[in-house]
Amino acid sequence: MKEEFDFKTIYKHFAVEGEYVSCVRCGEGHINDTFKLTVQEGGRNVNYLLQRINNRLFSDVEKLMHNIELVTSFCRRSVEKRGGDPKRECLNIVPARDGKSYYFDGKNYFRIYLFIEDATTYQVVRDPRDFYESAVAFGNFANLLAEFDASQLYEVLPDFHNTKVRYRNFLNAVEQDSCGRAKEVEKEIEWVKAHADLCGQIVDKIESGEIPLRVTHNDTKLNNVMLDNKTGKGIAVIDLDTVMPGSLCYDFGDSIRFGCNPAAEDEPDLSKVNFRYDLYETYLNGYLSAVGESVTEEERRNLPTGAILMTYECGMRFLTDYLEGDVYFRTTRAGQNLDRAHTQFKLVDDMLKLRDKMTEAAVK
Ligand code: ADP
Ligand code: GN1
Ligand code: MG
Repeated sequence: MKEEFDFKTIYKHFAVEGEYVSCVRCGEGHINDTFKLTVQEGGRNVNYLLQRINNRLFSDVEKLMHNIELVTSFCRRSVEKRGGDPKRECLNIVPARDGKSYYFDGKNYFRIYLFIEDATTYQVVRDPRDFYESAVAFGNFANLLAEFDASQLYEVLPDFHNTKVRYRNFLNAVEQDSCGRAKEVEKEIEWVKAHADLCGQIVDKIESGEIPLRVTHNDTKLNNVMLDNKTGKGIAVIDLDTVMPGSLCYDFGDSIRFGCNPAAEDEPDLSKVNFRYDLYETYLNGYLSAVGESVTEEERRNLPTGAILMTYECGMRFLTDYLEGDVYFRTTRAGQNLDRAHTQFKLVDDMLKLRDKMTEAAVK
């Protein structure tokens, strides 16, 4: 099969020594194209993580990589301080030969990270202990970012979790109906509209100052944390493209959205999709044990709101993308974004029924 990119030429632009062995697609992210690059160095195979950055979304790669350089150096210093292994416990950029943190071939942008070996990312929670460990890792990450100076960062995707803006974009997609799909998803559109009162529930509190704006990860899915194969501990938080100002409730909520569903995010059979309250408590306990003192009462009270909102917003984004012709999230089959939207809406319905119980557990 012909390779999508000329990897043999691309990797030579980076400070990677050794002879090319292979480069194969890996991971299940929806945004970037991710590959495992293997080269032979001194008689042994060494792996790297090569990514084509999605520059349709990240229109200013220079600014994106500026953020990642700062965040990775900051994380590395903190790993070193606690005596950890900086090569495994954070992302390490392998620079291009011209000293930049990426390489542009005239059309595509590429970057390389050291490959974190003997660690795994999961698509669903197989064992609650893994979910607990991911919560500890994200909680520690939030705690660490509390020390990070937000003014150094560019807001590369403005209004990323501004649910009110997302809702306006959704209404716009419905009105444009560029692919003629709106008729087929009338029920789903009505469902989103019927729940529109959710949109302001965090944004308004950030605006009024009731919930603090922090530097957050903004994409805290289970598959964005690497768990050590031997110890099971969450060793590295990855996918730092969206580290920007945000709310702790979003980061908590996005993990719940993804991890408390025992089925895949795009599961077509909705009877398999449900909100597992037990996993919510597992994550809550892990997260609160690690996130530190700075979490406010109001943030704690709104952790469930974060979970409901992130799920509502994500479902709305999937539906918007379906209406716009699947141009944002990578799809591998027809109807995948619609299936993704359905799973999110089902989870929101489940969570709304348990909201009081979720809140009680969060403030306890
Ligand atoms: P996307 O933005 O598309 O989600 P990610 O940066 O999350 O891309 O990478 C996709 C997947 O690649 C991850 O879920 C993980 O399995 C794997 N991955 C990413 N970075 C590394 C790394 N440094 N070492 C090993 N695997 C990695
Ligand atoms: C995307 O890159 P990935 O797959 O980790 C998306 C998130 C969504 C998520 C849904 C930059 O995350 O916002 O919540 O898909 N990332 C971006 O699975 O839009
Ligand atoms: Mg990812």
